[in-house]
Amino acid sequence: MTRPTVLMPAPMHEVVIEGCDERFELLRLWEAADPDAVLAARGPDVLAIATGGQRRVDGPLLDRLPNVQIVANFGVGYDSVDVHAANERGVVVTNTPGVLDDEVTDTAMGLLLMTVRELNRAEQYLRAGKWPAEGPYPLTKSTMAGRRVGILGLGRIGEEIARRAEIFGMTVGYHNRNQKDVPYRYYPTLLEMARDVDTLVVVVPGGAATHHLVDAEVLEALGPDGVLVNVGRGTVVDEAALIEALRTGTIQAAGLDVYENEPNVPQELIDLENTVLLPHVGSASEPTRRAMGQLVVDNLENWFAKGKPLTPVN
Ligand code: NAP
Ligand code: 8YV
Repeated sequence: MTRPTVLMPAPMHEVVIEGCDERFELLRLWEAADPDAVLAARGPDVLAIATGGQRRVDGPLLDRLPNVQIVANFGVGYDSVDVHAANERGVVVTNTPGVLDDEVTDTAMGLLLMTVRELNRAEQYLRAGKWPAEGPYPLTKSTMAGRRVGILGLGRIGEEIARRAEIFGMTVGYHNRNQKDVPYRYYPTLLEMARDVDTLVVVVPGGAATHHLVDAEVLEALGPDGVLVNVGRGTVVDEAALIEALRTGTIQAAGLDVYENEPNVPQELIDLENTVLLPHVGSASEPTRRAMGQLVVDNLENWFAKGKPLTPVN
């Protein structure tokens, strides 16, 4: 029996490469001397795309693959896949939800701890030899317990963050488009929530619907004791407005894992002392990335064996 052909535009985690090699014919587009020639010659054979988001999967690419049936995305966020274009062509899109919830939640809590208690700066203080030379590290302005956390995007990861926040002694509220049956206060608008909390955690998807939801007005409402944590997508926060708010003390601090134009982080954010900046490592542990990779392979396998993907988004 011929094996389905899977196109991989850019290198992915070894679990995906090895899993695809075992089950399918894998076309490694990034290794081709002339990728356009490969697409022209083999495009009609391709039944699936496995992607990690480095190359956008859009209408023009799908048009070169007239028989493609499924796009399997590595990552729960699938902003680099044009789902509308996939829908128009009857192409299924899958993502990797659930298996990374704990990891991303831990990253969010780590960012909050480092931002509020300045743990990263205190560690740098010790390493710089300042403890014996200058005395104890200054007291931090604020503390974790008692914070009022507002979660923008109480989905799978958001709910984990809510549970962790409660264990830390914080109260939790949230803003989604739809109210959920959860024991947390629902805010119909983000602005209302920002006015009422001192800690805003962003964990919504990217895309047009969430673009710059966190703008100057929301940051102003969060206020001078306010801390922003973003593990969702960089595009949700107006980065220029955030830099201004951090610079002027409109909010106290920010802990970020994601940025508007990754991997480029504005020098202004790097120069500010009241930021903690991570290079999009929310899910970046070996066990979690392996689980994500396995889910990509399982989605493809289930599609070809049973015509049913495990975690479709469309
Ligand atoms: P999810 O379960 O789909 O949750 C997303 C939540 O956002 C939902 O509760 C949804 O509720 C809400 N939402 C969506 N659009 C909204 C809007 N326009 N306004 C207000 N709320 C909105 O997704 P998840 O698995 O928790 O993942 C969330 C996101 O985290 C991903 O899409 C990805 O961008 C990001 N992420 C980042 C990392 C990282 O490494 N930093 C890792 C994994 C995921 P409603 O539909 O009711 O609005
Ligand atoms: C990954 C993520 O860094 O799942 C997501 O949405 O942002 C992260 O887990 C990314 O998807 C890997 O390409």
